[in-house]
Amino acid sequence: MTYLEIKALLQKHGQEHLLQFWDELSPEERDCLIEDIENLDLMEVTSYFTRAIKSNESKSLLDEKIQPIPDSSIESIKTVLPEQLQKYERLGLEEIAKGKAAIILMAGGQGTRLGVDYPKGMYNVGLPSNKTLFELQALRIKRLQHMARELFGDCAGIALYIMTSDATHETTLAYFKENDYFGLNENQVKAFKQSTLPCFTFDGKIILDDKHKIARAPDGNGGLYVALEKEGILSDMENRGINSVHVFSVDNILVKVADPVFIGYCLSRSADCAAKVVSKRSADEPVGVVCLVDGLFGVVEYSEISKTTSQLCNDKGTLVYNAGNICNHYFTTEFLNKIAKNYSKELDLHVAKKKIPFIDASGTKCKPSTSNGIKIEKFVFDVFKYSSKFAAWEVLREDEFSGLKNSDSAKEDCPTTARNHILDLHRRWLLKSGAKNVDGNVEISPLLSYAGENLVDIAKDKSFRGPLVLN
Ligand code: UD2
Repeated sequence: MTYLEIKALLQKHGQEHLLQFWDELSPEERDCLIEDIENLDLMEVTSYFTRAIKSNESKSLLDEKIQPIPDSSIESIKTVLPEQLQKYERLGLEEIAKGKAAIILMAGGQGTRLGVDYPKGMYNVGLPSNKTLFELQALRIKRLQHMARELFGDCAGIALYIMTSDATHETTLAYFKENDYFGLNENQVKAFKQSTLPCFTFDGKIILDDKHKIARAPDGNGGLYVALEKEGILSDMENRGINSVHVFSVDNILVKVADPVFIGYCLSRSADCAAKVVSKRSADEPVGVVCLVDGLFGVVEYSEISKTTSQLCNDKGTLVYNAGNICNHYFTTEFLNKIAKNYSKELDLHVAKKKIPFIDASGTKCKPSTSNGIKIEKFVFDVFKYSSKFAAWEVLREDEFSGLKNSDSAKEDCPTTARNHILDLHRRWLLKSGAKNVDGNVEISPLLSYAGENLVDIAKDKSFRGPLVLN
């Protein structure tokens, strides 16, 4: 497009300010800016802004619209019979052995709260082994493949798809490569980039990050569905014959990747979409809750219901809205295809008010100290309402969920709590396997045990003193 064509296009959408520094730009910078603008579907992104603001403004308390998950759609690891649990696990391992299970690791977030300038998956929380989140997860996959092979004689590798963003893509790829994919096959690991959306001022103007560059941010973890199609992941899944997909966030140090129990549970219920949940710590824990909204499954944020509703208890004294969402989901590939083809552009748009660096009218780069604009995000769980067979699976928080969100100064959901939670889990595994004593930081390699199995020979009647890594 020529300068005049670009100008006319921008005027049509109220964005002509993007050319305000045109006269000062070098030819290369001009090309850059034109390319940046050409790559924007201006009609679409400006309509996203209008939609996002509208839905944000019309948000009211959802108390009247919600109901808890019906008993018929949820089961709990706390009450399931051991034989049933074994059946689920076997079913899941069979799916894995047949090469029909895959993982999507969502790792496109910018890790702002943790305060690192590299992908969160590369974070080392200070375990005795110094393993990072990525390494722990990759080794769990290796162990699981071994378990499936032992049970079924053979195991096609579990495909690991990593959703990255502009901010994390290259570094993530290089990290896996440098570490020889932590023993996985190179062709088993595929990183794909989610899209970005421009950042807007509160009155709908696209923000300039530089005189020749638009400010952009990843489109939220619900950007997954567009990216799966756009980046060819759905067809890759089809070529590999994948049916079950376990999707989770990179920052849960306890995550049971491709959890065979969860996969088996979903298969046995013929679920097309599912969520793992944990009991809320208390009524006022600020987590989203899985429930029904207007009769359809969804996640309701803490701020979307009143205190009275969040405190409601049943006759056993348990919170009625107790199913805390932990960003840990199951989808069939058929469901993912359905979403990508029919609904990915319709997903709810959420507004996040942020401090967005910008170029001011004098051409100076500014870093605001208060929110000056919005990022528009889609959420991965906003597809639950399109499910024809949804299921929830309740697990124990202490065994399966510890999010790494903040730096240590926050004192919760931080490196110290993540480290303590995983070491506590490993200590409990050893004691359960017959250890007499476990003192200090004793860590178990994921290659030795995925979920506490395979430890009796090592642990029975023994005492352990950390720091120590059992390999
Ligand atoms: C997520 C859940 C929340 C709760 C919580 C528990 C969503 C939208 N919210 O909130 O309901 O379960 O986790 O820990 O799922 N990510 C991307 N691309 C993006 C943004 C995020 O890949 O554009 C990834 C991110 O790297 C992380 C995951 O999505 O692995 C969760 O993202 P978050 O940390 O922004 O979400 P959080 O903790 O606010």
